[in-house]
Amino acid sequence: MATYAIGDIQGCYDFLMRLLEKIHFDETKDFLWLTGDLVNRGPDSLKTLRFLKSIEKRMICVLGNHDLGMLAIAREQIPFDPKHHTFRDILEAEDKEDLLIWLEHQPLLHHDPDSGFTLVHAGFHPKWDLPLALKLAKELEDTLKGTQKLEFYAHLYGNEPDNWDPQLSGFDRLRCIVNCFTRLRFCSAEGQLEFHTKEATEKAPTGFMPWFEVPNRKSENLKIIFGHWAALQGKYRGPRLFALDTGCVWGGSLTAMRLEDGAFFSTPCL
Ligand SMILES: [Mn+2]
Repeated sequence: MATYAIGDIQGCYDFLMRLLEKIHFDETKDFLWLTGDLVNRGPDSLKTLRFLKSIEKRMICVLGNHDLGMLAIAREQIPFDPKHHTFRDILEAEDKEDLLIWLEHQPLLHHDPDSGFTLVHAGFHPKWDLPLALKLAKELEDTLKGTQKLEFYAHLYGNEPDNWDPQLSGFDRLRCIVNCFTRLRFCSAEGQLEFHTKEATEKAPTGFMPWFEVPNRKSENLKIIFGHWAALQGKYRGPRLFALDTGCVWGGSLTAMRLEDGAFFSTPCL
């Protein structure tokens, strides 16, 4: 039995199959952890979702910004834009409703006390420790399963509020939480969020740094597995940070890490 954490798939079903072959993934014994962004940009979002749902008892995935964006569009709260969205196959699928509901029941954050690993799509606000982050993730997860979900999707996009404040309420609070978990790359020492820069860490705008380099970050004792930031090129591989998005959909590679021994496996995505 082994547990493999895999980076952002983005609808690249064939590359996922190639990687699972390479690691000899056995769905009767092994487990998968996925960093989210299962869909969009790549060619096979529908096949990817159907496959993952079919092995749901053997996998844990956290939602990414592309997964939430797809949900907001499929729930008709944000318009579909063929220039940016490649998941028309999901919108037209006969099992669409089952897939959407299934996705809406996936977590934003996962922590396994036995192995000590924590899984998130993008990052942690520097003022969040694990108990607070789990509580905030639950607020979002409850919203996605509840009667307010359509209104939440309608309020999903935006870069404000640009810092965490425990006094935040309503959709501003939820947007700040979702932006940290699914879009964060750079922030300031005071925790101000920056969402324009997508390049590598050397390109940090003045006054900003990667979220994981903020001094006295409250999650610095955690072993965090994350995706979302392809420009890191998997450079952060321990001891406590594991960046697994290696740009599969951009012609990079798809990467898996075996949690039991920290071994890495990857398949080129050309
Ligand atoms: Mn992402």
